[in-house]
Amino acid sequence: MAGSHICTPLGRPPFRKPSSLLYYQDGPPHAVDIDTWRLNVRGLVQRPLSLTYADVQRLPRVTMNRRTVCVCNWSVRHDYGGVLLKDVMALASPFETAHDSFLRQESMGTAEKGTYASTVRLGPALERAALLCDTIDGRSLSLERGFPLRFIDFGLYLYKCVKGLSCLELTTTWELGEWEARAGYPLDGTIKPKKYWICDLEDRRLATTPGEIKDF
Ligand SMILES: Nc1nc2c(c(=O)[nH]1)N[C@H]1C(S)=C(S)[C@@H](COP(=O)(O)O)O[C@H]1N2
Ligand SMILES: [Mo]
Repeated sequence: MAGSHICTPLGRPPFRKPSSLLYYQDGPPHAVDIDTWRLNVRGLVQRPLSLTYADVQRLPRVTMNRRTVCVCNWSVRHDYGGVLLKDVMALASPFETAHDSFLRQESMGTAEKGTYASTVRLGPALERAALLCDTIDGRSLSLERGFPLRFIDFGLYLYKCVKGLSCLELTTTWELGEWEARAGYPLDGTIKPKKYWICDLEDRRLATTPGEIKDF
């Protein structure tokens, strides 16, 4: 559909976080069978992986209180729990140096709407402690919020961070995903310094530097 947007423009201040359904172009999946779900890691890796949910849970766990930001200018801070991208990458053992490679994330999607993909630079994602997230504020993700696993690079707008993950692929190409291209969003996706609606603080605040918002 020409001129469609990933993010529906917001009419008035979102003092509550906008519904996740508004921003879930390919989903949410109707149901996920956690016994057959896999996180596949492939591409330029020495050891391709097909991790079960239990395999993911066995990796070292972290919880980080950080802020995510939607390109529609709202932001929310939570305790995001899961495993570090770095630990999954260490298992898969990339061929390329992280500096030169890209991480393409793809969702499970739905039969009707297909999948959602986005590609980020691997090196900066690792440096920023990007997360494969499976809990928010201590609770398992709902289908709407990306069950069973979602990628989050906190320095990038959320359109670069795929929910309902099925595959991580290491590549040497940096391309927009279909949904991102339709919406006309930039390939890079670094969070811009400007004013955002801060849902958790019920306030509008100015982020003064590009990248992850750490000041409030
Ligand atoms: N699979 C998938 N992941 C996605 C999207 C999507 O459409 N499909 N939208 C992104 C966008 S634009 C936003 S704002 C966030 C919303 O996540 P939330 O549920 O935490 O609000 O999901 C991101 N991840
Ligand atoms: Mo978004």
